[in-house]
Amino acid sequence: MKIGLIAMSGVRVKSAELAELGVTLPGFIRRGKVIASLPSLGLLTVAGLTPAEHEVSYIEVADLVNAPAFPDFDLVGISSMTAQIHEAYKLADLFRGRGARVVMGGLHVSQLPEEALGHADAVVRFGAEGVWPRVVRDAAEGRLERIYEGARNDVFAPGIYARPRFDLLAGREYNRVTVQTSRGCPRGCEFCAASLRITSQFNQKPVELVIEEIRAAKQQVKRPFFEFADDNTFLNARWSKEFLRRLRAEEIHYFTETDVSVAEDGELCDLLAESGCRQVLIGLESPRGNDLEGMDPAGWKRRKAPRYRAVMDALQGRGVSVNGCFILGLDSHTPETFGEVLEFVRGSGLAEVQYTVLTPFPGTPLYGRLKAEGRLLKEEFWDSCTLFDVNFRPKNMSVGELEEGLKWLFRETYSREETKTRARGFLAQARGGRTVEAGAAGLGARGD
Ligand code: B12
Repeated sequence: MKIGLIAMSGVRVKSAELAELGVTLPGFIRRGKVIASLPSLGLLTVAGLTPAEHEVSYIEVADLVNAPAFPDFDLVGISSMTAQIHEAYKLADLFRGRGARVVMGGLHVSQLPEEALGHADAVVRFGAEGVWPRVVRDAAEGRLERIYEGARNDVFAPGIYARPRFDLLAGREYNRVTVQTSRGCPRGCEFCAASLRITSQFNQKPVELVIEEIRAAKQQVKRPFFEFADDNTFLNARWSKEFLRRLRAEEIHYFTETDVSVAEDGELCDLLAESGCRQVLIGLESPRGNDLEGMDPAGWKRRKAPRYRAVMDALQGRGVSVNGCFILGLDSHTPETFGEVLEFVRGSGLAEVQYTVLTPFPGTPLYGRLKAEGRLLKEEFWDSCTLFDVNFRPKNMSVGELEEGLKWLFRETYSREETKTRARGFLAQARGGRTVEAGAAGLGARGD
């Protein structure tokens, strides 16, 4: 069979005003531009799992739009994130209209398979591992089932795991490549809509396999910058140290997502710096510990908030920049919160900052709670699940106050001047291996 795997790419913001801010504010757009060009690791993995007798093409949707002729496939696989699901459904309708059978997979349709079946012949829930070869066989034999369930655990085990087909990226313009070292995250934050929603427990890839993937990607893309597509990379200190020691020899530069626990281990921080880690993205969520009450079942994030400043110093003093992420619209947040967050950001020495709005993605406990409390603004709001658009009624401010507060934070934080100040501050800290002056630190992290 001819199989086409179609990736939906690009970054999305629905609010026209925020989109406008996004294209004009230097500190925001820099990262936006960079990340929008990442390939779909999910589909490269699906390609890797496809039995060799079939012909597989990997296509970015943007390339499809510009293609001289619309390609015809026997089977089309489409990945799904909530924000672009309507476009993905349109694409599915289009391919089905041309006689192809369409299978959808990924985060969104794993949660809402029945919705997706309005547009696809079949839906794969959870990982493609453990089920895709059967889907392909059934399609070839003309007996596709409606819903398939892939592996939710042991996804990197022999017989289930397949290396992503990085060779499909050869000759393209990517300069960034994603590699996954783990799937899931044991913290279980209420709002999280990432891979923990398609796994039953935290799965870590054997170090050897990750190194092999990195080498395979390096053969196809010239000197790529790597992003680890993990929810939380360095949870297991033993695995992490073995991995980082091996990584030193690969001479790569990379970015990943983790939590503040990484900074509690000096040796791990040293290894991070030595292994080519340029930046870690950490969900600080809110500067005040009280705001984090109930966010994760064990209360872990709330207990860690007083340590935020020390975390930044431990990492940035070693030359690893921290991209601190804050969520606005938490239940304890009031209109005063925006000023407090900005004060914290300015005093923290954070090299980069990301603000998002609390977003009830379908399938998350947050969605269930806000729905039960009658706080969702609409029944269906998938195209606004961008992390920048407000979809619910906040507890201690109005929707308008949340929207305005976010715009204000964007303007203040991503202006040319503030962006430069953060970059300079980080460079000074990295060169000096020292902490940001307490006097300039303003609030610092507060546990109350
Ligand atoms: C890389 C990435 C991107 C890339 C995607 C590149 C691309 N062309 O696909 C870019 C930068 C473009 C991107 C953009 C956005 N992203 Co993003 N992104 C990620 C990130 C960091 C990693 C995803 C990844 O590679 N995972 C690893 C792969 C292996 O897993 P997977 O995709 O789930 O695939 C597996 C299964 O789902 C399944 N599967 C997936 N697709 C298919 C298809 C078929 C046919 C089958 C059978 C199976 C299958 O099999 C795969 C292997 O098991 C995650 C965060 C994270 N830490 O995971 C956020 C994340 C996925 N993004 C998110 C969001 C919100 C966005 C944006 C809306 C942000 C914005 N405002 O613009 C946009 C939306 C873009 C869009 N097209 O809709 C959310 C999605 C939540 C949700 N439920 O929808 C996440 C989880 C981050 C978060 N903060 O919550 N993103």
